[in-house]
Amino acid sequence: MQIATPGVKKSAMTAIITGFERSPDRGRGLARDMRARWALEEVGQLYDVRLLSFEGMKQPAHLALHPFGQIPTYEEGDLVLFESGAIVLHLAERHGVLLPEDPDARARAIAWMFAALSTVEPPVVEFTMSLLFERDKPWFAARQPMLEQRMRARLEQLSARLGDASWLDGAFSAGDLMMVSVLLRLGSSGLLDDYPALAAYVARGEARPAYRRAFDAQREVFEASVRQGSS
Ligand code: GTB
Repeated sequence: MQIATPGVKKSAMTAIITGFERSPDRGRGLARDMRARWALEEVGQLYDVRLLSFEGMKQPAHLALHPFGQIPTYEEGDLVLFESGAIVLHLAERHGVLLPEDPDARARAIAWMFAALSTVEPPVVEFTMSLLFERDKPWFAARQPMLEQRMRARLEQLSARLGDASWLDGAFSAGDLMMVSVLLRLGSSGLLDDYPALAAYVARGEARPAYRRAFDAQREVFEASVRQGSS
């Protein structure tokens, strides 16, 4: 996938990431390759995508890149990375685009990346996974309110901190990229409507041209897989 980002100097080297051959989210941009795609578009790095089936992800060739047999991975010359957070951080550091130059501001932006991945994402994933896969379980009715309450506590805190600012700490950063990516998972639940500041924050992220290009690219992969009838 060759990309052109106006105003951003492009790196000569083409990176390779991995993504779903046919994403279970049906092209809604919720799989974690989207974070790598979005960051690649933000920094103006050329990239190709190697598409994998669930079976292919568990084969030795992919396990050599990703110990847990997941997507996304990132290859750039001799460098191989897994974990979407590590990939976004690497791209931000390599290109100096998604992190502030000031060392303190930079450290805070990285703290927001960790907050997205280790404080906000777990309760969001627990809640959404339970809704998707545990409705028929005998303990669902008792457990779901607890999961919702845990997640809402985090959303309230995040919303309070964001206030009426555009981004979490000054200019848009890798921290915002990760946080918006995590919150997007709540999109179809309608839950973000209860947190207008967060809903507007997510909408600002989605409106970024780099996000749109990344979204359209992963959407095209899904639509092509439907056209080709692959599974
Ligand atoms: N911590 C890792 C990271 O951030 O990179 C997690 C990577 C991960 O969970 N990858 C998933 C995967 O490879 C794809 S994104 N799963 C296959 C496996 O573990 O065997 C997960 C995902 C899938 C579908 C939706 N959806 O439909 O909304 C959302 C997220």
